[in-house]
Amino acid sequence: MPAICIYVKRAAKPSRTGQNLLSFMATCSTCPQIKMTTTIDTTTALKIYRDMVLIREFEEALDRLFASGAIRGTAHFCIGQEATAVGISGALKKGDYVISYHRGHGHFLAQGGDPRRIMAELYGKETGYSGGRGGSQHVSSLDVGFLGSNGITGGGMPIGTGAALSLKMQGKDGVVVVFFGDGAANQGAFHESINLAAVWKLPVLFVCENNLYSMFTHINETTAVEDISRRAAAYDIVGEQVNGNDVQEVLACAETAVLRARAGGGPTLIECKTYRHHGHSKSDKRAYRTREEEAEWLDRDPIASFRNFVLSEGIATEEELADREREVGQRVEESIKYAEESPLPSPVDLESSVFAD
Ligand SMILES: Cc1ncc(C[n+]2csc(CCOP(=O)(O)OP(=O)(O)O)c2C)c(N)n1
Ligand SMILES: [Mg+2]
Repeated sequence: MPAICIYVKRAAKPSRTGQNLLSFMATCSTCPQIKMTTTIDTTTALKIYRDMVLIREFEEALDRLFASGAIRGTAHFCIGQEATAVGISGALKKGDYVISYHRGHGHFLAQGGDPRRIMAELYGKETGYSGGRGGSQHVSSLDVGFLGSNGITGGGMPIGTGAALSLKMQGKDGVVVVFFGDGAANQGAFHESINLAAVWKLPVLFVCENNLYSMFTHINETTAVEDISRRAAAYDIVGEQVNGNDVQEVLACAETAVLRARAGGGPTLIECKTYRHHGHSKSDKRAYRTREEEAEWLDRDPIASFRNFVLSEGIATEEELADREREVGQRVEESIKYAEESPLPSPVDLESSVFAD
């Protein structure tokens, strides 16, 4: 296998290979031995659907809770971007890690984070992942391989690269996924992290969720290249671009990149083209973009598209999908109940986790 691949090609269209089974082929043009078939059977499809709906409904509940005043402060919703979180996590196994950024609820939930404890954190309660001290942008859980969300734009990139270096030095076969936005791709940390990961052939997937905006500024006003994935050439690594609203395409691409990383082929830069349906954060009135543009992206909604696809291909039935929707509804309700009934942190513990013991 050559040390570095330069391009990965996927079958653009899934083919139905048998009853209730979809299959994707992914091959690397410079490393033909890297060949992946990603299959999605009924069980996998239902899990994917459930996980995407969980992220959506969790954040829709948050939106209502902010409006009612039950939760204060702010949060950044990933509604519209659920396919990237679920597609990428679907390619990972125990021993792999994910590090996120400020728009991180979906990444944490897709990794198996407990909605009750994320909700409790947003309520500022003791049972939250950070004991109620961190809020939306400061949650983590090593149990599910989630190294944390991060309020510093691009801040997760060097941390995730370091985690990958650690895995490699320990001789483990784990990989690290670093999620970041298109805005973060213009931070110095982007160059520093990807360059070193490429030189050291670290097992990292750098996953850029290109939702066209950094806060209120369109990517055309900040970034010379239209496709962030093209920057991979500068580091001599594989650059991939996928429809980030197509969960199957994201999954197939991630599985190939993970295989390459585990085989010692080094990092991949994956750009997922997507869109956030809501504003940047709670206070954003979306004056910088048109309602027409939003409507176009709503038509490409990742959950509705996957739902239609699964039904039209006979992968799952309406009843099976409705069952998952009910299950999600219950979990979200439980998370709110759990958060509301949990105690506030005690003033006695004010300084715990602030200073090292
Ligand atoms: C170092 C740093 N600079 C600026 C900010 C303010 N800030 C918060 S989010 C954001 C935009 C990030 O855009 P992008 O990376 O595209 O992520 P998105 O919000 O679109 O998901 C900025 C500039 C910050 N948090 N950290
Ligand atoms: Mg962005």
